[in-house]
Amino acid sequence: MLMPILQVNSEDIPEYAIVCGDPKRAAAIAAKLDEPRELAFSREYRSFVGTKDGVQIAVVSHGVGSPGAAVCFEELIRAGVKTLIRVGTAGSYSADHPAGSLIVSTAAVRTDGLTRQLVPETFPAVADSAVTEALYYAARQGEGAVSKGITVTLDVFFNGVEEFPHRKFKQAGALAVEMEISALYIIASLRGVRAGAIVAIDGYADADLAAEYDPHTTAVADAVHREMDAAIAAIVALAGQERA
Ligand code: R1X
Repeated sequence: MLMPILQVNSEDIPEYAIVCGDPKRAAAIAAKLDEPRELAFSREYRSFVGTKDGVQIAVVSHGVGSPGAAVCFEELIRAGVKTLIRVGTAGSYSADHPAGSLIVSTAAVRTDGLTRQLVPETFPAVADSAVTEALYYAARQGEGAVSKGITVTLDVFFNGVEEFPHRKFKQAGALAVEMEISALYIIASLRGVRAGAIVAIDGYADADLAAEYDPHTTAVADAVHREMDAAIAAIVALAGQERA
């Protein structure tokens, strides 16, 4: 069956998928797989499939922001994906997590606009524990700092006149901010599949720490490669657990 927006056929889509915002990053992840094959490039959604250690993995870009990303997640699940891992970037709340560090998201604060139109506001956006542990373990095999904890999903990248309550979320224990994870976790829960996410810190979301935003540094690029490798290794480990 042809997925109307991704423009991929469900017959080509395996049970495991890595999703990321940037179509170029999808190509970079696919290049780490054996025999990568591009399936489609429709709007911001670039889709590949390849294998690692015999496990078939789809790699698909979802663009920036929850509503567009949700279309990607929904169509992948309709096409047969049962495990999704988001590989992304995020702004940090703390100097303990500087640019170049990795965070595995255990749950997401739902300050996005999309998910309140899907489920009640009290419903939590939570990662699958097996996916989270596999990601955390795999990420710690690489060099560099890795933490796990709560992330915040919002819709705003450039501020308007409203104050976003970053300070409260930081004080309550959130580690970083990005724009798609709550959509992933809510849709995974709604559709009965599992999901996890890992983000590379590319700057500070906290106004006291924020300098000029420059996500194009070697430290960030290295962290993005480490999280790509971690996502692939986590999927191979999860597939092994399922076979056992
Ligand atoms: O999730 C956020 C968004 O997709 C983080 O990075 C992007 C914006 O640069």
